[in-house]
Amino acid sequence: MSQLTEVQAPEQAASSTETTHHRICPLCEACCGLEVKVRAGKVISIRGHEADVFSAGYICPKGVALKDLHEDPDRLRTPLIKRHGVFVEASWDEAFAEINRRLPPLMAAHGKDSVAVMAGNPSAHKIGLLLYFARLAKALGTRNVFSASTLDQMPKQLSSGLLFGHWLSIPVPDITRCDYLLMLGANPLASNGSLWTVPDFKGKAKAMQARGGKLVVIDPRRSETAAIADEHHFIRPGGDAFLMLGMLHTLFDEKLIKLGRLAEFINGLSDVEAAVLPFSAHAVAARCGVDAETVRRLARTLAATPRAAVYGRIGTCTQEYGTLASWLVDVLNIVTGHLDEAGGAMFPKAAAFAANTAGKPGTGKGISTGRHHSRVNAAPEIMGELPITCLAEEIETAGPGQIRAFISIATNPVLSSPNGPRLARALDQLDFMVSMDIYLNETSRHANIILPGPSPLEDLHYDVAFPQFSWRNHARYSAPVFGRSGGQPDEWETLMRLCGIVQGKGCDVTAAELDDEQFARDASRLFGEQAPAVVAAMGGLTGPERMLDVALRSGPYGDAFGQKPDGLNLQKVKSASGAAGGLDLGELGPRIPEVLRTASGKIELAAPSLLNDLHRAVADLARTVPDMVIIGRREVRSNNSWMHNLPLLAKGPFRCTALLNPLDATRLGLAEGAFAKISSSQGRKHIEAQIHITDTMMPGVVSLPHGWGHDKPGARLAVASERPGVNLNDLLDDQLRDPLPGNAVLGGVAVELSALATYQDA
Ligand SMILES: Nc1nc2c(c(=O)[nH]1)N[C@H]1C(S)=C(S)[C@@H](COP(=O)(O)OP(=O)(O)OC[C@H]3O[C@@H](n4cnc5c(=O)[nH]c(N)nc54)[C@H](O)[C@@H]3O)O[C@H]1N2
Ligand SMILES: Nc1nc2c(c(=O)[nH]1)N[C@H]1C(S)=C(S)[C@@H](COP(=O)(O)OP(=O)(O)OC[C@H]3O[C@@H](n4cnc5c(=O)[nH]c(N)nc54)[C@H](O)[C@@H]3O)O[C@H]1N2
Ligand code: SF4
Ligand SMILES: [Mo]
Repeated sequence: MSQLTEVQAPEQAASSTETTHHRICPLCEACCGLEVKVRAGKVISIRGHEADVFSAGYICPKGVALKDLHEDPDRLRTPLIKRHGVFVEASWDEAFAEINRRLPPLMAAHGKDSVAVMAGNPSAHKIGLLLYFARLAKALGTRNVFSASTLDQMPKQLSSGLLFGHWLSIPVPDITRCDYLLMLGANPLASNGSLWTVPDFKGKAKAMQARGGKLVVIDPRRSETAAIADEHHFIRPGGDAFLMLGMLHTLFDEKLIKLGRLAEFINGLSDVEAAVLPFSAHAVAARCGVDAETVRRLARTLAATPRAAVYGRIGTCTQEYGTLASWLVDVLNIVTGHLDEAGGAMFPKAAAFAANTAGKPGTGKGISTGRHHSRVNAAPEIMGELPITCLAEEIETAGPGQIRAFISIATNPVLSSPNGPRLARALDQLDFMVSMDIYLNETSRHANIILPGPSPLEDLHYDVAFPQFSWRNHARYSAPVFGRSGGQPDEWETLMRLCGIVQGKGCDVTAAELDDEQFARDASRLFGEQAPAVVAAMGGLTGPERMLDVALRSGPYGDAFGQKPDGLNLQKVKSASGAAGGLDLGELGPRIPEVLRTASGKIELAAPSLLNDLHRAVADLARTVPDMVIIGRREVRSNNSWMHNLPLLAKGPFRCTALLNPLDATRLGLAEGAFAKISSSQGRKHIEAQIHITDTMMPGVVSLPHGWGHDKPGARLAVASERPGVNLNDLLDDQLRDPLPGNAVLGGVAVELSALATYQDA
């Protein structure tokens, strides 16, 4: 409906003249600048923006598919309320009134913890969701806060917090000056990078190779990235910590430790040396599946190359030893003198919102965890959250603090979280559920009310998170391409309205009023006596733009509200964005000790909790390897669980296939294209997936992408349901967690494969 009557932005007028707009893509962490051409209210083309200072014209097919997303008839344009089991369209007023009727009484009767809230992956890409989710969580006052982080990077956040004092102080390879990049468990040619915002990784890797640099990939699959690497080594899934322990042992053993400039800022080196004694290259080889000589050679090359970096990503996080592996990536960089050095692993310096540029440089409070625990499983709180794999049991288990209502925000955990079917059943037991989502999908179908967000092309954009992980420092802003119709609010406004409701202010108070109140409170907390001046300086700004202006002006490049006239503010970033391509803030520079926020003001190399976790690894050195384990993968034309409804991306070969080495296929009697039964090792659960035989797989490992299984009744995904695929997470166990951060174990899980009697079509 509404896309035909789209209200255009004023500059487009209603005419059929072609207009050009510039928009940062919000779909993945690469944050590419796009050029969008529009005529008569319709997108006519999307391509990479050549003049973008950060992405220089790079784009992938998902960026082009923003047109499909904008026009998707299944994308929700109005709230839905479930009445007698059927979703009916409702006005925004009706939707908020219904929430106000049901949620506050439930909280009054059962307490704050009876409401759970969860933010999913797209929240990290939307300024309104990212900045205002925290407000809603605070307004709810519940301990039951969840996010996709515990399906993803929480191990890295924990290890970074322990090492450097802040959860988001995560160094990234300085690729343009690097000569040796050792990459574990990442496939940026498919994912376009993660915890490392690096559009056109391939181009940058090729440039590195052209100047003699080497890319080495460690992965149980010869991935697209491994295929362009100078070296690729298979590793047993979950073996990364062991490989890196073997490398570290070699560095100590062969006296290759070089701390360089950082020596005076490091605590705990000798404790690490003692702790790695059991992990000689020889001792770890069988466990990680990399031979001892290769383990030693990787260590020696890393130590001997002046400009080198180790980088690990999702494959190293979502596994049994995710936190140890994440920690070891940084330890290797540190003890070989590559941290905080040009061409090594460096800390970006974001223009706004980076906690590691706030407060007193070089010191802080460090991090703490376990301030409370989950009710059923006693999983420790981490970064204010509980592990998402605790959600189902917290809904199912009666008693004080039981979850009875759930607000899901831009997340689809029925597909993206292990044991999706259990979670789906649990969601049906809730008294009340609100979903902020742009689709009626596998998760939002369980809601009583769905509140849609605008299309990305109707939304302003500034990346809050990703400049903190960027290959180069920058600041870029995008204005909306289209106006709105149908009273569609911004998502920050929806979140503020929900805040008002749960605070007992009812549903008549506007988002702007609530936001003004909150802003005044925040300003006085942050700026004390200066607060009135700051509030006045913000003039007519509201919502996320006002928070952005404050963050830019008080940030490391800021104008300090006029005290540094050459500094940045929102107006300057806006003028430098759009066609001009954004502000380049230069290559990464050294930040130690200034970036540190540990209590000691040092890098804490040997956090007791991590050294303690090494005992688990010692005990596990001799574990027998299961015959078959499963891992995940990503594909360029897919994005977690939700872009399979866009025709441009959905076309082409079927992607939800299980990749298997020829040796395994022969052993199991599986032919190319056959369907196999994949069972969890306890045999309780199984899925059926089509086999593709390829020697890119390590023997004993099967690879299946996640985010599929679009055959659930009640979802409204016409294109995706044509080829639904199967859900890897139907198979995985929600009780399998990396103990320290409670992160889900999504890879290296034992499974059994067998041939199905009949052949089917994909
Ligand atoms: N087995 C396995 N499971 C995995 C992974 C894996 O590697 N293997 N990866 C994990 C990782 S890294 C992640 S981050 C999680 C992601 O898991 P989720 O956090 O569940 O994220 P998505 O699957 O991307 O689903 C995003 C949801 O947001 C909705 N959405 C999209 N855009 C918007 C918007 O602008 N506003 C609103 N309100 N909603 C929007 C979509 O319709 C969809 O419902 O999956 C995890 N699950
Ligand atoms: N096209 C596309 N892009 C995406 C996404 C998407 O779904 N599609 N999702 C986005 C999200 S939410 C994230 S978090 C990022 C993730 O970005 P990446 O971390 O680059 O994720 P993947 O592409 O899944 O690559 C992970 C690699 O780890 C390997 N692997 C699996 N287990 C192990 C192991 O135990 N050890 C080692 N060494 N390797 C292992 C897999 O074979 C795979 O090649 O991608 C983001 N970008
Ligand atoms: S790589 Fe693709 S999806 Fe990611 S930001 Fe760039 S265009 Fe968007
Ligand atoms: Mo992710």
